[in-house]
Amino acid sequence: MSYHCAIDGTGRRLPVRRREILKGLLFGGLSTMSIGLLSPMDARAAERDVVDVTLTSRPHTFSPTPNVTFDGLAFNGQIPGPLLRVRHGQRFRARYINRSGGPSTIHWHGMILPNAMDGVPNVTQAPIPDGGEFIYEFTPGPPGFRWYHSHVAPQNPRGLFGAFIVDDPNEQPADVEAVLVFHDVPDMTSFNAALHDASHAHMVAPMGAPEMADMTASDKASAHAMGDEVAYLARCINGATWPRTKPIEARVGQRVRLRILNASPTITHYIAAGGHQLRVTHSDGNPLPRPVTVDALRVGVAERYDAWLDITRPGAWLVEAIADDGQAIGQSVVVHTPGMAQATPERPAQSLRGEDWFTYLQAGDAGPLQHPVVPGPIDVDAHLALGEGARGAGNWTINGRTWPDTRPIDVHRDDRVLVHFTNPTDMAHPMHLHGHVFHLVALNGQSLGQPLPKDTTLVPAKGGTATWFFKASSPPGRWMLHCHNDIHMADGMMTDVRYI
Ligand SMILES: [Cu+2]
Repeated sequence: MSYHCAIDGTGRRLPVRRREILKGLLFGGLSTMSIGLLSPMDARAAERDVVDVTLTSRPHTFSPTPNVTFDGLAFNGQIPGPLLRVRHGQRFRARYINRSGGPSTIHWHGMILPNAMDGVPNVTQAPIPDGGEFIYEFTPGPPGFRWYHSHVAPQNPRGLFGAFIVDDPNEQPADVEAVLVFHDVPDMTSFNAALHDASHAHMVAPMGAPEMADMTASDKASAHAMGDEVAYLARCINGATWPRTKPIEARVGQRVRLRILNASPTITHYIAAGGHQLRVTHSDGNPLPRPVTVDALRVGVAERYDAWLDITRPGAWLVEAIADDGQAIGQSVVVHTPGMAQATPERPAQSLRGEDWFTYLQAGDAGPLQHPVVPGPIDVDAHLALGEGARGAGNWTINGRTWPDTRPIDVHRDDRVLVHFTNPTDMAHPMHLHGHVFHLVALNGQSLGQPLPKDTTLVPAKGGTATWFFKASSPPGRWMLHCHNDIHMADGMMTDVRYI
């Protein structure tokens, strides 16, 4: 299956499989199509009222590199699953056929949608049994870079995830666009040990990252094995490792829009490009109050960034998830100008020291903490203390409790809600709220003069704080609020916002 709307670097329209258009199948294979060849849907397809897709999950033997064989799960036979793309305002209908071998659901991450379509097992729907089917139908939005994944553990780490773009009809298409799904293939033995805080795996991060500074002396003494880290067989982009990732070709003078998703089960990724700064325009698919230019991105699990490269000279450069180990170079993709495909690509710096990397404080124009933190009345003021059970217990907690015994945040329609996080643990937690776009208004004792519109934020470690603001104007229901680290979520770090 191909992207019928793909345009190559010369602007030439690629062949169309007519039947797919008539069936409205507006998606294709990230792993089989060049990731440099995405563009918004053509006008004809965009006129359709309903985009119908069929997603079938099945066991899938995945070999992201020649020496790795992973017993995974895949949507439509590919990891990541097919790229889904609709124009904002179109109706979307997905027939999900579950052949995964166990119960399953699909969560549409970053979407504001009817609660019954949100895909949380035993909360918004009964889990779909193996062999069963479910129809998800909603009008995808808000516009921007979203994604989808199974919400039944551990199906997301095993491969049931994919990217989903809701095109904004008012946005100009980029010269060249590439969707880059950064994902990591877990060693499931290590993953299962991490659930019990008994893993011997080491953390992955570049030098100069806060993750390195956050380690305790005993962590460092044990070569930073913290018990809950996961070992990875491979770290990939769009189902492959470099040099097998599909290169992105762009001409001098063109601007390349990278849609970056961190679909890792646990790793906070730092992403940089050789020879270029990144101009960041969107966070979690939502427009930033102002673009920010940085040397590197910090992308927590489940976060997305839209970042642009301005190609000003001939060459070849790696876009790479940098780290302090030998697997880093595999998680990269080449951007090159015509005729430079064989050139040795320029790598980015592998350390953050001296680099200007993306922070919420910088992007949000942080200043002294304001009182009140948000102007106007506040109806719900929730305080969530993130925590860890006793060493070895395999518990990750919110206010001392694990899901499903956590206390929900009760809201009435149109309430103005603040959620304050405190995080005394040694790790940053990528906290995610379903069904809303909230604003990050404060972090580590500073107010953001330009609050960041997001659905997931890293709450800093070791006494870090973060404050979200949102208005309870989503469809009524129960909206999960949880850590998106798959270990922490499975170990209980989850609650919900309930419209009562
Ligand atoms: Cu966490």
